Formats: sequence, C-alpha cells, structure tokens
Amino acid sequence: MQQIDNLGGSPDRGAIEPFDVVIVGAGFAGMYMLHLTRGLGLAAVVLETASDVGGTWFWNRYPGARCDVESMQYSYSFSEELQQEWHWTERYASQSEILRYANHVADKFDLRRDIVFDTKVVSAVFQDTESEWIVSTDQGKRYRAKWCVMATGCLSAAQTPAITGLDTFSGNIHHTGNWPHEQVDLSGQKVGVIGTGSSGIQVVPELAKQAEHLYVFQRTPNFSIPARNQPMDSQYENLWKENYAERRAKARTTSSGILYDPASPSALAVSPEERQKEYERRWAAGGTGFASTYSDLIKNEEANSTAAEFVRGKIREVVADPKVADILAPVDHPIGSKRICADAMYFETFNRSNVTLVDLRTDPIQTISPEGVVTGTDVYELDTLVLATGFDAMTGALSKIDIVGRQGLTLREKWKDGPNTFLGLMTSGFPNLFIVTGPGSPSVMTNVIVAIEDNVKWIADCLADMIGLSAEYIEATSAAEENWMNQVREAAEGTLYTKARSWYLGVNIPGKPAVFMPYVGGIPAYQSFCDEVAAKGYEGFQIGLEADRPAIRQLRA
Ligand code: N01
Repeated sequence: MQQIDNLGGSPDRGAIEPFDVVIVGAGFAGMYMLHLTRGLGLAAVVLETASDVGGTWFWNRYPGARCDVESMQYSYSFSEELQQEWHWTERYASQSEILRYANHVADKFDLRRDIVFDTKVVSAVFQDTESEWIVSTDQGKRYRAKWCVMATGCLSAAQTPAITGLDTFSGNIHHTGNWPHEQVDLSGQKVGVIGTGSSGIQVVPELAKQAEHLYVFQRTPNFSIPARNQPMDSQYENLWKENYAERRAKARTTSSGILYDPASPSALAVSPEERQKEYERRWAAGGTGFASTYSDLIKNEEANSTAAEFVRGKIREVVADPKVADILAPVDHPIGSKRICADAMYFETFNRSNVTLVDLRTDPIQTISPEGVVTGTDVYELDTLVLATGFDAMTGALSKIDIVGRQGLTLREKWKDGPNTFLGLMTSGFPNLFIVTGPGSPSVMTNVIVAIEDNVKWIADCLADMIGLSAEYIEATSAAEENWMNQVREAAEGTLYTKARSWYLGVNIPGKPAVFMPYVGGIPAYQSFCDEVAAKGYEGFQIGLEADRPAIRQLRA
C-alpha cells in the first residue's frame, strides 16, 4: 500500500497498521465475524475491552447468571462439527458454561491470534479522502481499515443509576453487568439489590442463600416464569444432535428464531378451562415459551390479560404473605411487553425470613448514604449494594465511542432523536461501517445467536460482493433508512410492546429519546428483507466504485 500524501490524507497514515477489516468486540458476533472475514482472505483485527472472549458472558458473572434460551439452541449453528462435539450439561446453560463454550470456539477456530484484548475503542473516524476508517484505542494505538464492523452487543453498556449519594456509600457496590472476577463473599452481610429485571430476578435467590439479610428494592414488578432448569437429558441432547440441521432451519422460520411448543392462534378462541389447562402445562414445563402460548398474547390486551392474570395468580399461590405477593404482582404492563424473565425460585425467595421486599413505588429511594439506602420512611443499613439496574441497550455501546462519519458527522449527533439504520446493519453518512444486531434489527427479540449469525453472514457476503465489484464504499441511503425505520415503528405499533416503559424504548436511560428500537416483525420477515435487498444489487444502498476515483484505486493497488 502507498503513502497517501498525494491524496491529501493524514500525514502519519503510513505509520498506522493497515487491515482490511477492524471488528470491534469479541463476543459471539465479533468472533464469528472474524471467522468469516478470514474465510474471505481478508486481514482482520478484533479489538476487545475485556481480557478474553465472550462479550456479555464475560462481564455478567453474577451468581445465578444463566441463559433463558435453551442451551441446545443458544449456540452457533455454522459448524456442524462444533455443534456435534460440544456437550451442554444443563437445559439452560450457566454463564460459566457459556463462557467455556466461547473459549472453546476461540480455541477451535484459532481466533485469539487476531484479537487484541484489554483494548477499549475510543473512536472510529471515517477518512473521506482515503475512504477508510481510523480506529483509536485507549492504549494509544490506531488501526486503519476500509471496513469497520461494530460487534459491540445490544446489552453491553451497563447502566449505573444517578441516585444521589451513590458515590458516598461506604460498602461495596457491584453491578450485575460488570461483576467482579474474584469470588464475592456475602456471608454475614446485609445486602441490598436495586432492580428486578432479568438480572435482579436471577441474582436475588442466590444472594438470599449467602447474605445474612437481603433487601430487594423493587420499583416495577416483573413477570417471571420458572425456568425449571435441569441437567441435560441425554436422549433430548441426542435428538437435537441427530436433527440439528433440520431443527436450526425450522427455528429460523419462527419469529424469535427459537423452537418452542407451537403457539395456538388465540387465547380468546378457547374456553377459560382449556386456556387454564394450557397455561398450567406451560408453567409446569417452564421457560419463556410461556409468552408464546397464544399468538395474540402480544397483540390483544384482552388475550394478554388472561396470561397476566394466570401468572399473578401463581405469584399469590407461591408467596406466603399476601401483602408481599401484591407488591410482586405486575399490573402496570402487559405480560411479554417487557422481556419476560425466567427464574429459579424467585418468588419463593420472598418467603425466606432473611429477605425483605422494599416497594419503591410507595416508598422511593431518597438518597444513598454511607450506611445504605435511605427511602422516604426508612434507612436500610447495608454492607454491599448490588445494582441490577440494566443497560443502555442497543445504542449504549456505540454511543460510548466517538464514531465520526462523512464530513465530520458524529453518530451521537445523527442519533440524537433516536437511532436510524437500514435493517439495523448500516446508517447513512457512515460508509463501510456495519453494525451487527443494530437498532432496527430483531436481535433482542430473538435467540440473539441466530440474529447474530444471520447478520454476520449477510455482512460477510456483502463484503465479498463489494470486493468483487472493487467498490470503494457501500452506504445506506437516507430514503431506505427512513422507510425501514417506519416499518420498525409500524411493526411495534401493531403490538403491545409499546405499552411498557422498557429498555426496548430506551426510557430506562435519562435523556434517551423514546424510540422503539428493535424490529418486532420476526426473523423470517427480516431475513427475507435482507436477502432481497442483496439479491437486488443492494437496493437501498449506494455503492461507489474505486474505478470512479482513480486516486482511491491507486491507493488500493
Ligand atoms: O435490566 P432491566 P436487566 N431505582 O432494565 C430497575 C437481558 N438479560 O439487567 O423497571 C430503582 O430489565 C428497573 O426498574 P424499572 C434480558 O434481555 C437476560 O435485568 O425501571 N430501580 C428494573 O427493575 C433483559 O431484559 C438474561 O422501574 C431502578 C431494573 O433496575 C436485559 O438483559 C439475564 C433504577 C433493570 O432491569 C436487561 O435485564 C439478564 C433506580 N434508579 C439479562 N434504575 C437471561 O438470559 C433501574 N432500576 C436470563
């Protein structure tokens, strides 16, 4: 490659190590992206903040962390050998087992030699003149590449709430999304947990077993279904392994990319007795498939309320103190409109004498003092405070990086009124910058590994096509983007998802615009859009050819 002084570029460009592709993040998306770019013969480097692979499963090490998608499905499908050789030990894999799996994948495909760990990307700046990205890190290093792929994850930017006095607390504070690597010993301690989403619901039963006393600070109760985790049944595992190809393909025909018991069409089309029987059967089977009992549960409030009332009834059955059961029973949002949780003895935990539920709706937190949590009526003295307060979802990891596109446009500025992308994959003004499972993609509404694999494969195929064309750049058009975001909005408006104040809408982050971010139209519809766009010569994208810019062609020679 030549120096670019003759192109008017940055004078020290030649001193920056060149790659074809810079990939940000070594979670499941970044690892697979690296594997496929290597297959294309491209020189790729992955930059990763953590000291090893695994992404969300590297950071979320809190006790009880476990996947809510069955392990036979929450795994890569791209390698038959991999899916046959790996043995999952439980129906739902624990965080540590998923991390072992990620490490196995990294070893098997020899990925680590192209991953730079302990390196946080601080900026990615598009160079108009050279048509390439310069990516800078907190280690003072810079990388340049024509293509840049953000594999930064949807739920990777942990959110610490701005509660007055939090920094004055004299005990330990741990965020579930950034849990210490060393053993946290809570025995004999008074522990507080703020937050009762999926993370809080998983961590609470485990902390209750260790702590002298556990205070659970709940602002909004959530619907949770018993996961009924169990050791892997070898017959079940074999059935999956014998039919993996067929089952993976079938999963991709479902909206969530997950094979559940099929849903019946409508909760309202059956008698109350039949409905009750089916809810009981699904409750006993366990898992988030409960939300898919009937297809109209997420579309019709009356249908939804039958499932919601069933779960509230279960909470009242399980929790001994009716007042506590009332506080735990969610009434402010339809079931499934926030991500439904899967738990292990969560509601039962409130029957323990060492657990106290604090209802923040009636007694909000005023401040945090050096001693603990101060509400309007009480002071809860604590040794350790656990923040299970969630994430700046879908855009948080990207907005932490100074991403600068054409003519100095920053991604933060472009997305100040809400993210806009074409298919979640690219955003106009930022050529050659791909996002895996970006806002506007189904991602968080699905088995995210399916969503990741499909996005990564699409990006790799696109790279192959662009190289075949000697393209200088590919960029989403504003018109395609606007049209797609309208489709994303319309898909959500046809459901009950918009009835909850959830992280899907971004309202858990102060100042974040309330825009429904994921595409809820399902994997099959989304994937056929993506395939059709590519088949039509990347309709909705603008492609610039190197042939049209001799200087660029010379640069790439
Ligand atoms: O985060 P959340 P999460 N004062 O945003 C509360 C995935 N995941 O980490 O609802 C008091 O759901 C907040 O209260 P409210 C999964 O997709 C999967 O639990 O805003 N409370 C809420 O209760 C999931 O949906 C798995 O009123 C405050 C909680 O903190 C997503 O990650 C496991 C507060 C945050 O809940 C996020 O789940 C874990 C404040 N100032 C996570 N600020 C599995 O696979 C926030 N809260 C099983």
